[in-house]
Amino acid sequence: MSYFADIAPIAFEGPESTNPLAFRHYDPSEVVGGKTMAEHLRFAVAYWHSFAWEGGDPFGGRTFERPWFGDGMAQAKAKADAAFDLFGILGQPFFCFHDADVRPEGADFAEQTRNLGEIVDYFASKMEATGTKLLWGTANLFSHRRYMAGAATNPDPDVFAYAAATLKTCIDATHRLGGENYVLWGGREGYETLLNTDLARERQQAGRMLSMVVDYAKKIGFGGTILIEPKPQEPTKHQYDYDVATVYSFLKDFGLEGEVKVNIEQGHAILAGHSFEHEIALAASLGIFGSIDMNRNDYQSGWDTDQFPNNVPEVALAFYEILKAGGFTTGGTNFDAKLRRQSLDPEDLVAAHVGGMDVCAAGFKRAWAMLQDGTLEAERAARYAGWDTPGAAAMLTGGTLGSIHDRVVSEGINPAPKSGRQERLENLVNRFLG
Ligand code: XUL
Ligand code: CO
Repeated sequence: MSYFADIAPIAFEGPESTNPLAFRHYDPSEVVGGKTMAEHLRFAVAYWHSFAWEGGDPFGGRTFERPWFGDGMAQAKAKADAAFDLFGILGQPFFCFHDADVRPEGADFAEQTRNLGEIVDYFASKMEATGTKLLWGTANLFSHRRYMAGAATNPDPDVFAYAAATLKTCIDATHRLGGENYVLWGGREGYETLLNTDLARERQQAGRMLSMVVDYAKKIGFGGTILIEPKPQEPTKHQYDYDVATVYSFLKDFGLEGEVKVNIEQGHAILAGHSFEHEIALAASLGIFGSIDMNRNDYQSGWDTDQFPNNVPEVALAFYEILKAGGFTTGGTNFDAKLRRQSLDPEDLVAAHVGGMDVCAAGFKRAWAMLQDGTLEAERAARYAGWDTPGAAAMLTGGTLGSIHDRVVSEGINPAPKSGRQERLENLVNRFLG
């Protein structure tokens, strides 16, 4: 019997529905601008928090009692059965996983690899039977104690080697399952104290590892996108992939800015002191926007709470930037999100995803309407209209400080400050998002 027992597949019932387990905004087949909502949003359920997390916090251990908890192959398969049951209930097109979420740990590298292979075979048959696809795979190079001082950036070359070998197996697994992306989150790539850390050396190691990942993916014909997921702190005090701007400079340094994009997570953007939409807009402007993890932080806590999204205007501003960037290509909307530790019931897991998907659909539609309306973009363009004059445009092409100086003098240029009209724009946005 399914872990989700009598919970039926979730239906779209429209905005007036009061059924807590129905979609009110997400109708996967609704066509918006020539694409269905399912195609626009490309939802993915993350295996990690939804099936492997036990409900612990720094002050207490496991609160959840899942029948699949334990480290054997039978439990790993029971977990996969429950996961695919949830996918059937939600009807989302994709899922995501870390190797450590899905397979028993194994005593050594050989056993770890065999275990992964067995589960990948199991996934392949379930994916074939259900049509659920893989948005991304990734390696967990942060939970095991061997990685406590980093994976690629570890001072011990044997840990670097073990991480490289594990990456190879996880890229193979992702490729075998037709994954559309491969994610690298550098969970322990950072440091606790500069007193024992050689920053320059660790950066070179990380650059070398990423270059090898890109080369290997090409060699085996993996057609998906390689994504780095930025995060500024937690678990280490200082994470190297701090934010989108930091990741871009790292990619440029190693000549990989055309090969690797970013997977941006709301909570990570907030921890870095940015907004989610800032990170998306910056990535898009740099040509490295890839995918999102749509899990939010609590604004009162200084750590990563990984909650399901529940704020429609906030989500709408993020989708507005994604739509401006042309929407997702290989990326999608992944819920790398956790239940609260008191949410014990199977229904809580379903309700969390239903709510998250519905909030995203509502936000997406508002963002779409605001973009179609065009007033906000017209206002933004008008603010820069002065650059369309030949004299202004020339400054950015052939201009020199001398020639510009002469033009200021001869034309008597004397700039008059203009309003940024922020309040007017905020009112405009609230017409759509409020
Ligand atoms: C950690 C996090 C990860 C990555 C994949 O904060 O977000 O789940 O998404 O390793
Ligand atoms: Co994430």
